[in-house]
Amino acid sequence: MEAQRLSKVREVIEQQEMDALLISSPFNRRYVTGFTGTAGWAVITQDQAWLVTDFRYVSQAGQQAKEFEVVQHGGQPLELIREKLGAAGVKKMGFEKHHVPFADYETYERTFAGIELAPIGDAIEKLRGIKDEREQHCIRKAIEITEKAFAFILGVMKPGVTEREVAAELEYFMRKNGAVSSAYPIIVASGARSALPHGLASDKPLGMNEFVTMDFGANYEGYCSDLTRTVFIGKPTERHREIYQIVMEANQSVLEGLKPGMTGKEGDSLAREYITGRGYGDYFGHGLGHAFGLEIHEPMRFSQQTEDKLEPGMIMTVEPGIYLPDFGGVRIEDNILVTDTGIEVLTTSNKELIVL
Ligand SMILES: [Mn+2]
Repeated sequence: MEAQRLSKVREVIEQQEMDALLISSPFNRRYVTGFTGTAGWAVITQDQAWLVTDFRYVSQAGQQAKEFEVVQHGGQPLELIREKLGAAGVKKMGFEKHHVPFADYETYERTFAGIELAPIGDAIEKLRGIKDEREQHCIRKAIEITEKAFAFILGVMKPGVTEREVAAELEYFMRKNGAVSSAYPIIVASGARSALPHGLASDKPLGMNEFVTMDFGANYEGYCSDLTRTVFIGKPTERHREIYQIVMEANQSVLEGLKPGMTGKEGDSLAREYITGRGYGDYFGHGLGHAFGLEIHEPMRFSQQTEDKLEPGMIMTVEPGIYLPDFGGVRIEDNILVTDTGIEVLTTSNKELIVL
């Protein structure tokens, strides 16, 4: 797997007419090398691949980064890299412009004087957008853990239990069932707070006659899942039922309509036109979804600004919502895999309105 990734990175180096590429950001470094430690620089040329790290990580890196020669630095990693680049005759080196702070760039300019520094954009993130078999497996496992946690939490939720307790129970359950951690801070937003699309769990107790939106995921072997369900405690009014039904139908019409080759904008429109047609367009103020994998938000989007196309192997969220200030909100989020002919819906949790 890592050998394929390395050869794809070398294609990027060739296309961008560079002699080498320096990768320093954690997720790209992990993707390209397989090394999961928190410190290191991957340096790749057409015939060399070094992973420069420190004493703490040398043996771990040797086990994980099979395609790389692990080089231990003694506190001066960039000087060591400069020597390697000089010996390899590198004249032009790419670096990750989205991940290198200005101060580090100044250090690069000084340390790598004589080597042309070429900013690369999101070329590595683009490679990461297409998930291979092993990545798909990890994401499916993360989803499985998340969905088990959803089934479990329904038995915990009742008036008086705080949002924070719900979040803590979800996280504990996911860890006991194989997750490294939550994929991101868990959202539990009840009552009027459910109108906050990203309402982190608070000390508010769950009340009667309220929506509760839970947005959570597991990190399994580094890979995320991202599930949202909104449930109701007590007796829903007509209006609660109406907005729930519209969001559910928007979600379903997107899942029926998505195909490879569609743009992110076209995908977003499937939900937006449906919700707008039902009179709630102004209350669906965020994009329909996003790619995820090693990171919970990766570049591909379902949004009105996205002209990039869906390709087989992409894994995305579909998460329409309606948020009515001072009343409450509903979001229903599923995860999909784009296939050669359509999509596979990876999440299976019930999305009819659950009333507790
Ligand atoms: Mn999401």
